[in-house]
Amino acid sequence: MHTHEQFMHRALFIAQKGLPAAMPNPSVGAVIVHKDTIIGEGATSAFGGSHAEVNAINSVKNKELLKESTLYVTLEPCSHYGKTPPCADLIVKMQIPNVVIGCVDPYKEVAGKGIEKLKNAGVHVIVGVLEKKCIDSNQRFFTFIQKKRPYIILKWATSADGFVAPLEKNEQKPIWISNHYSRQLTHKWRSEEMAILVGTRTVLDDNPSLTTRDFIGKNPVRIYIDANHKIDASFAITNSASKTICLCAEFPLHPQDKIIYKKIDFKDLPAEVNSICVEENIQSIIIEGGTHTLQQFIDAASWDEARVFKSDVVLKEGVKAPELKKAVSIRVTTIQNDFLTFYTPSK
Ligand code: AOF
Ligand code: ZN
Repeated sequence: MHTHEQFMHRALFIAQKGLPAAMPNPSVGAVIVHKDTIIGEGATSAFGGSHAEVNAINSVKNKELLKESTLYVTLEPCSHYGKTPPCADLIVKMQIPNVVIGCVDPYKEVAGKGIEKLKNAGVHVIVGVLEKKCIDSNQRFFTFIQKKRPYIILKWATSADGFVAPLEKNEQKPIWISNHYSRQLTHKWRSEEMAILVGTRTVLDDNPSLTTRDFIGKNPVRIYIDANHKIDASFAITNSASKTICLCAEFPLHPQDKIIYKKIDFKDLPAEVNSICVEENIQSIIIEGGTHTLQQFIDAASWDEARVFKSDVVLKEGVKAPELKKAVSIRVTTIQNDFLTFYTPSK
């Protein structure tokens, strides 16, 4: 006989398939077990599509077996009419007698009501199997609801001697700090988050397009800081590759097409960015520079992960890298000649 934990592990594995396409919805995994054998599985479809439970139930050939089955699901089945009808109602309708749930859905429309619905209909419910792993599998969604801010990833690359850029830019001979594979990985990371943020200097110096062009995936929403409108339509960030938000001190006299302008007072940049993300339902953000912008999020302790490349390029002088505070390194790996370290805030 298998344990509840073993089937929940399988559900967690399936849930991974749903990200990032399901965002801003959480990605859930569901497994249906009849007499110790898996007879159906499903993950959350792309945003707006069907939920994991629906996909799992649809995958079961002999629906009669559902009446003697257990449904394992990483997140509490929903109880509300959103873009899709309530999963709890479907479970009751299909007469599934047992439901094992990883964690409670923090979304206010659900938040325990799905469990209540099932119990009221006589379904036997167990809650909290591999709870922490299930919460972590949707850390963007949980952070957004519980902390009322996006999940924040900081990313930068330093030279061997700790600089993120040379002091003077040489247009003819631009210096690349991290290698090609690290850059490709960065593009994959961009495709996994809902937005990307950079400061003014980064746009002026690097003219980045902030797309995922080196990797197959969706471009995140671009957010750039331009308090005094120094960034004109000649910069790549203003092209139409993706939705773009400009954070400024005053609305421009001559707004550029398709750019969404948000006026902020720059007293507390992290708090202001976070509240704009809440307004726009942006549940995760990767901040790629520069040092000044990154440091503000570090100093405000408003971050969840830092991903730092260190290359073997020596610059001798340059723009100093951000200084991480209250951080622990959780993983170190190499990408050819680059070192990549992952940090999280220390408790
Ligand atoms: C589930 N199973 O696979 C997911 C759930 O607008 P909707 O109908 O797609 O509902 C979105 C909400 O449903 C989302 O905020 C979260 O609370 C829950 N997600 N629930 O039963 C799933 N992805
Ligand atoms: Zn649902």
